[in-house]
Amino acid sequence: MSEIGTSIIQFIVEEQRAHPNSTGSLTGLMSDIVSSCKKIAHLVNRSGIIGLGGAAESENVQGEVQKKLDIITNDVMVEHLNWTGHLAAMASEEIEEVIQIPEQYPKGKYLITFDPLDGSSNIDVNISVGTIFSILRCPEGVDNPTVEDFMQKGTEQVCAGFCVYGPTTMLILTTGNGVNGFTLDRDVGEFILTHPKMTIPEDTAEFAINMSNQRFWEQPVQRYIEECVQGVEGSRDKDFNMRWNASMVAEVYRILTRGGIFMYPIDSKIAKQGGKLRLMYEANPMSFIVEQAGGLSSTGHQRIMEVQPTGVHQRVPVILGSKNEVERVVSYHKS
Ligand code: AHM
Ligand code: MG
Repeated sequence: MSEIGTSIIQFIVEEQRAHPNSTGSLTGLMSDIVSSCKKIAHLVNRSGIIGLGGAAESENVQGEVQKKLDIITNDVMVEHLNWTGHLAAMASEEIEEVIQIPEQYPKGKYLITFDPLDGSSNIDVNISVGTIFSILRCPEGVDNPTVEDFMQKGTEQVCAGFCVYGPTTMLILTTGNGVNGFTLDRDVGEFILTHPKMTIPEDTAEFAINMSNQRFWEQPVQRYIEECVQGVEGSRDKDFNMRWNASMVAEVYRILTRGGIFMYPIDSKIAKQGGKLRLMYEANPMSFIVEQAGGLSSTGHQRIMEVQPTGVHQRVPVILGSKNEVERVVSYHKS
């Protein structure tokens, strides 16, 4: 270890050496993702100065108004990932179709899904935003992946992570062997391992939910939140605190640091679309990370990573975080 600590690339190389058949391709892909995140951190940090704040004049596939940075950060991801030969195809929150690798470049054995800038409604108010990604294997023998090739359950993920652009820029990563957190040292331009083996406490007294949707929730969530709010005077016998950043990367990072439960449940306002958050590039990677840190992640009725995807932009209800609280909410869905 150098005097500045273990860099993320050194960490990944050492992790991959433990797999004798490793070709180095996943390490190469991670290195490309790390480069994208550094570039995005730089752009987010300077967005006000270089005129990247505010809305673009377009909507994405979900009919949401795109921010200028949604489009630019999507381009950064695509341009860093499409030529290095590690990917067979990509899918992004910002692009309707599967993104193919240009003809002139070699194709690799992995697929990636990503949200280039999650929580982008927060850019103009200077609150944390982030990049979320999930890596899958391209099915054997497939040269031109289609949507069907991406329809793999979250349990099939090879690697997942997110980068949060907050007071510090941090990259959180799992390859199915625990969760590790790396902080960007801007002086040397490297992500350094600062939070090894992150774990989520099983119990918590902190919940995160958008309370303005309360009247639309289903009964199990109504019951759970009502009991939390009653505090020591109710059946839970303890007071709860609440947080809502409207930025999933910030919420999940907080939960990895001190526990908590995060919910974007189904409600009658969004029932038709199946939920708010997207399975393939928000719910699955976050669920992989949360489970690897000892937490749980559910729709209320099913483990999120066991949901069979039916579309790249499919939405699901999300309830994740400290094990005992998630189990409680799931039990309320059963009763
Ligand atoms: P986005 O990908 O368009 O930014 O939407 C996802 C975000 C999550 O980060 C966050 O949990 C949620 O949307 C907040 O939603 P709301 O504004 O309804 O509270
Ligand atoms: Mg998002």
